[in-house]
Amino acid sequence: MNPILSSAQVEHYHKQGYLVLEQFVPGDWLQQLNSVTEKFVDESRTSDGSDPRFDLEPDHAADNPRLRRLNSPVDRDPLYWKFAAESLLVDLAEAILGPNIKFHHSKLNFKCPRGGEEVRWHQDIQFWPHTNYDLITIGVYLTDVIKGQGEMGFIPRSHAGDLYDQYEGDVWRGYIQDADLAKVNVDDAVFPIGKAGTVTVHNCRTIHGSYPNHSNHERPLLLQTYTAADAFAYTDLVRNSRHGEQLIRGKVARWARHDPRPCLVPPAKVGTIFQAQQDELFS
Ligand SMILES: O=C(O)CCC(=O)C(=O)O
Repeated sequence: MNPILSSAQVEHYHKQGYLVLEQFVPGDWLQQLNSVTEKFVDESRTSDGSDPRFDLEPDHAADNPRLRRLNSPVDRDPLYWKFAAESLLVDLAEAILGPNIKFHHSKLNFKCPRGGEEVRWHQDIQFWPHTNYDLITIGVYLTDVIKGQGEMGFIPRSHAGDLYDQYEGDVWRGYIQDADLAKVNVDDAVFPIGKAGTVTVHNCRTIHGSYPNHSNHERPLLLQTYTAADAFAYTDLVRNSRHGEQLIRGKVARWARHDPRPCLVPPAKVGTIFQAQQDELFS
């Protein structure tokens, strides 16, 4: 059997902190995922504010749904869970994390046409600290994504550098402050685009972000995060998810593995990245 990743691809992930696989997800999965996703976009029309299910832009309206995120899709429809826990994504996760894997969480981020919001440069692990850094997020573009459509950008090799403070004074911002960004090679960022089914994989320390969507097309990006089974969470972010921290392959770990590099911890009320970055958490 051919391995799902070549050794060069695995090496690319480990050296660069990210990987891109063009048209990796087969069409039948995409078709099913897009059809269930349409149903949720439609349901969001009747919501008049963000709730545990939908994260909405402030000007969201029934006749103009401005959905930023479907929170925890694996808890909303069994298809998202099947995709996260039983599809070729798990083989991909195993190629990088090894044989023992837990699912951590998922989210479906949209960027509305001619809008959407910038996601400022950040690292993920400060949102959900663990005992080590063997966590990856696999992003799936559910539609074709062209340049300027709010594609995600990654700063190569940043996973091997510092973890940055994502507070500003006492306020949790969920992004890297300008003084620290000056130390980061932002000009080296790569912004992968591709046909529907293109996949990105990034390490939980990799600095990444995205600009608003300047195109006329929506940008739905389905993100699922996996952890090595011996990475244990310091916080209970996924307590409300049926599947949070569920073992999906291999064996349960009895010992936590600790990376000596310390991890910043977020406040108890962390919200979504959009709420933190747009300063909506306490408003
Ligand atoms: O949706 C995006 O463009 C980026 C999302 C992201 O980086 C995150 O949710 O952590």
